[in-house]
Amino acid sequence: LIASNIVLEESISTNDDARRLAEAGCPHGTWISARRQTAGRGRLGRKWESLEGNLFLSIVARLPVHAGWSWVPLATAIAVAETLREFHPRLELEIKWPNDLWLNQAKVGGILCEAVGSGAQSYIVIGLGLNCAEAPEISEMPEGSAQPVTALSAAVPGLSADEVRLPVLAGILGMLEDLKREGPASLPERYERMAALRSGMSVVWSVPSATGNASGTVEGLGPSGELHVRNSEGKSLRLYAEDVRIRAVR
Ligand code: BT5
Repeated sequence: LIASNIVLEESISTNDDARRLAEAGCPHGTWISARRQTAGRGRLGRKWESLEGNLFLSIVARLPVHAGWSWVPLATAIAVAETLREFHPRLELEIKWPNDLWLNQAKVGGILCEAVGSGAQSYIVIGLGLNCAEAPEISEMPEGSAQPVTALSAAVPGLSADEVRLPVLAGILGMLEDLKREGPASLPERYERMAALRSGMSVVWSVPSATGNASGTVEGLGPSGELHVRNSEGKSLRLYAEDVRIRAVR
């Protein structure tokens, strides 16, 4: 069995480590981090480039249902962005719905939440990858969007994962306590302050169930943290996080 609440030199994927800890019965809030990952994952089997000097952190969350599980990815993004903005004023992070962290119009971090089981034994593994020191070269791009990538060190030279790990961890754990105590009520307002896709913005999106791109404008968050958009025919639609690709058009 692996140890918990430590920083490993290397991991295959800290989300896999956290899942093993959860299966062995670890308590809510248990975490595992690593200096390198050999097979870091994004959503839908995509790859997460995991260079040394960057942050790879996974947390086991055991939450009651009323805490709003569907909000956890966005809540994590809000917690990380708020923490980093407090950590250094030059880290003006934005949240790109549903699970990306952006800095100066480029992706600097991503969140992968994996929910397992139902009932009392169920849990969510919250995985955070944050480019602190190094921005990787990205070869695997979501089609149709050349997505720029950056690192926190572009704004704060010399910054590394070791400096931000514990503040970010505390920020996420604090957010989970907020969720347990009061549910997601405060999140829409906190989100709007840092949203990359603001209400009224023109966007294009694609979902696997439909062919091609659709376009329209952002309306805002719905009651489960989903994004409401109005398409070019004036119809209001709900986009859920799992499989949607969305970007702003200028
Ligand atoms: C994500 O996926 O953004 C979630 C990434 C979560 C990684 C953490 S690290 C700790 C924990 N353990 C894991 O194994 N995973 C979690 P997604 O939205 O699917 O974005 C993936 C896409 O982002 C890729 O297809 C690339 O285009 C791009 N990408 C890959 N690595 C990147 C990086 N380091 N920085 C910025 N963009 C990257």
